[in-house]
Amino acid sequence: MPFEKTPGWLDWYAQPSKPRFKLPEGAVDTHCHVFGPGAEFPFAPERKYTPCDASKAQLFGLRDHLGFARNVIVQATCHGADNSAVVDALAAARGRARGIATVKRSVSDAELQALHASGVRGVRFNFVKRLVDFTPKDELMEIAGRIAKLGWHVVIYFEALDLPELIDFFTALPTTVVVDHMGRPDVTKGADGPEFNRFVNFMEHHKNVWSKVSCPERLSVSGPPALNGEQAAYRDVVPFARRLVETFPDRVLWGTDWPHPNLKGHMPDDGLLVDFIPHIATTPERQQRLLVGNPMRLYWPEEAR
Ligand code: 0GY
Repeated sequence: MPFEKTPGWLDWYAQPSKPRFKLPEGAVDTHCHVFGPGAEFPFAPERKYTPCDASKAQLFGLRDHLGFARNVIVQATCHGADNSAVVDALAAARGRARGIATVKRSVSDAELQALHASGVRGVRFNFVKRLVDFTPKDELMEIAGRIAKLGWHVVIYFEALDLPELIDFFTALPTTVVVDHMGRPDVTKGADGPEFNRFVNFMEHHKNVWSKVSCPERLSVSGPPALNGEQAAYRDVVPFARRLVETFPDRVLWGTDWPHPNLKGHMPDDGLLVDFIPHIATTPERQQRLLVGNPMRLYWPEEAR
């Protein structure tokens, strides 16, 4: 084992239950990662954490077990701007996965073209300070301009408190913009409080902004956790996700976030996480858009109906 995990690291849940909620045919898990394996795809020297391994085969095993048809594999910060593990997973997925990469200003046009050919359809800009070092906004804007020409989009990850400072940059992006985990609201502040209203207004006024209604396990304060058969997990997150699903039914996505980096308190049972979905998308029509129609339009437009 060439890498030692960050102390206290929680490994992904080894034997997830079979979800009771039956995912619609063609459902896409739009937020998941691969970690290494470190011996094959070494973690980046600049990483802020060292995870356990989480291979493409394990990801695809989970996909099949939960009942998803496809994945969107997001470059995790522990791999820096070396997208090899994601590209390798995309090749093995044989068209059933798309990727989100991390690139630097120095990336060549030929490298971007190769990423596109492998199935990458976007880049992630991460503003969560515990995960990455600062990248100047002019560098990010330059990258956004270049990837826009490929028809790609930008995925942004930030904490709710930082939205006011970042909003001018976000609204200047020339692409579709996908927000990770609802902009990480403080769920104790209420789904109709000023902080989340600010996020809803951001989506309301900028029709190119989408949101993943994901990661209740990271956002929840009251729980209960998705463990031990719990069918009503993370109740305090439900009103936030439901508000977005019902206000912006055509601009929401869902993902497992497997293998759940940097969780501190507990590691959820991914089968029970899937059972969270009908609490936030309460009709078959909403579920169909969230899990099939929207991700297909964004990631497989050539196949979308
Ligand atoms: C997530 C959340 C986290 C980590 C990363 O790329 C990453 O390292 O995304 C986090 O620690 O909040 O989306 O997986």
